[in-house]
Amino acid sequence: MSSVEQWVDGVAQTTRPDRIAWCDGSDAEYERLVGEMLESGTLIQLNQQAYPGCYLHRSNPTDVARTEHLTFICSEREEDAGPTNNWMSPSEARERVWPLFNGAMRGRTMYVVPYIMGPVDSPYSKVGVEVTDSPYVVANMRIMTRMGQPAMERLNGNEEWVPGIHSVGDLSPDRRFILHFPADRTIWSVGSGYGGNALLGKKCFALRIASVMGRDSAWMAEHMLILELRAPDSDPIYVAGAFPSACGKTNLAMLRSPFEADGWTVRTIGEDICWLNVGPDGRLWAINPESGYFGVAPGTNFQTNPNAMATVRANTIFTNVAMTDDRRVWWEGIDGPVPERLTDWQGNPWTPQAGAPAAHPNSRFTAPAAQNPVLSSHWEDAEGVPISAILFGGRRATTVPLVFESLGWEHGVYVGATMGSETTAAATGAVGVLRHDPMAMLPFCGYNMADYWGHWLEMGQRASHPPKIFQVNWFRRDEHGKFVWPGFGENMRVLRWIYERVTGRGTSAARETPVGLVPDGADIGADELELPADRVRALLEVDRDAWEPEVEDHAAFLAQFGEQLPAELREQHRALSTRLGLTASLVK
Ligand code: OXD
Ligand code: MN
Repeated sequence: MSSVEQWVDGVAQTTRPDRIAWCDGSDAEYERLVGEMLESGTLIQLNQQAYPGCYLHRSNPTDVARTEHLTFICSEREEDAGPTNNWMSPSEARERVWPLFNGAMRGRTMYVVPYIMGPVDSPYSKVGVEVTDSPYVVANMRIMTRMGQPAMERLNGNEEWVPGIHSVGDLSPDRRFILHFPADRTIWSVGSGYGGNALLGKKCFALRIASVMGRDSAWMAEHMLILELRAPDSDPIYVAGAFPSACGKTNLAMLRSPFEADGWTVRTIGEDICWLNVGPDGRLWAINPESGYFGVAPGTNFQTNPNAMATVRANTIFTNVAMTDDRRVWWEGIDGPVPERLTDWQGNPWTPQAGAPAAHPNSRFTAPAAQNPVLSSHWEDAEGVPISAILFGGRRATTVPLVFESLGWEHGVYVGATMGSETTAAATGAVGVLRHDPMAMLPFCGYNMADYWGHWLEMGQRASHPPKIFQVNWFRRDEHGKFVWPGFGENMRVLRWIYERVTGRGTSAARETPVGLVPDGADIGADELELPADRVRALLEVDRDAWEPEVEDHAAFLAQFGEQLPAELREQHRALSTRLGLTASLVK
């Protein structure tokens, strides 16, 4: 018996499924699963003329987003999880959580899903095996990962693999846990069918477990999009960008350039996760470990993201969107007038007077990357693509300018470590609350965040040509609460400035400010966009009065890491305070 078979056997002895199905990832298997789910009501067939191969899933209404308070890192020592993670000891996990798997799959099929994270032939890819009692999870895993036969082949070659056990259990939030065991690279998830909790290749493996693997073997697993940026008549550069959940990674990675005709274009490599390795040339090379997009539906339309609209027109699983009478999908912010009648995300009749959204604010599409009309031809390159710039972007109504360039790698790490963002519907809890979300990894770092920053600093040393680091903020608001920057396709103007900073080509300038290097209005197209002077100022100013409490807040956040905080970040805090004319309170 292979090690996978032995493990599957052991899990089945606890979970007691009626049958075990090994998934090969074939079309026939997918069609069979879809047929069963249509029959059981797990999937609803959409209008096949308008949306061939597309289905709607309505989840349990208590199971619609990631549940960060039920997500744990199970290291032996609490300090290895660090102050920003929930921690549970492995022995408590065995006592409290393992019993929830006891007999959990009685009356159900246990699917064995072998999968590869990363291009099939990439040396940087990794293999996982998920067992699950949810056919919906299997269907989504088939879109999001290279699942089945190719993974089996790598397993037969004795490759190391990450085991993950998933059961929807009884879907009760009281018996819901998402556990990660960094020491043995194992995942247990029970009580949820939601993507981020249940598609174990995604957040659990490709971020939490992979971040630990990367720390141990000198690579990085990051919550980043990867895009190819082309200027007229020159080689492309590649940009990675860390933005918190539901802050526009998918839109930026699929951006439709207003200057396409002039040769300024964006192509997608990935839109959520990025694994970075140091290449032989000393640059950081990125692969996208996923093969599909699990994107937020509301707000997506032919203006904001025409390429996403094209991507989801076939072979897509929609979750918790609303449906029209002729079985087309609908969500808040989609093109066209609001219909008089809809079926809402819970299956109830809906009218515009309902007083609640028809689609859940975190409703999603799961779509194959291969359907993206602007997919880069390099998206599956085995060695990845070389990254020239890293963006850190939060959702900040005030203080943080539209874009600034950091003063070097260490300062860039400080910028990432201290970034904040307003919360979104991608996780349960209040929306719009400002919180620290370092490198957009707050919910996804599998170990102590201070050690993670130490790893970032070390990777900057290992890479002789590390990328330049920038912060961006598309979300600045005016005194009436309106966004100051048009965003979406117009973000190309910011990418163009970044391109010129990175390559040294073009005429763009940069103004030195205490927080970093900032463009002037002309470089971001203030005239063409007809932005009044006060809006340009609001976008690009560095207001010392606003930055004073900001920097104090950095200090309070960083202080909780105590002695573990890397000295370089203390020094960066001191230097920033000095540049702002403030007295640093963090320096020992
Ligand atoms: C996601 C998330 O689904 O970050 O990508 O929540
Ligand atoms: Mn994400």
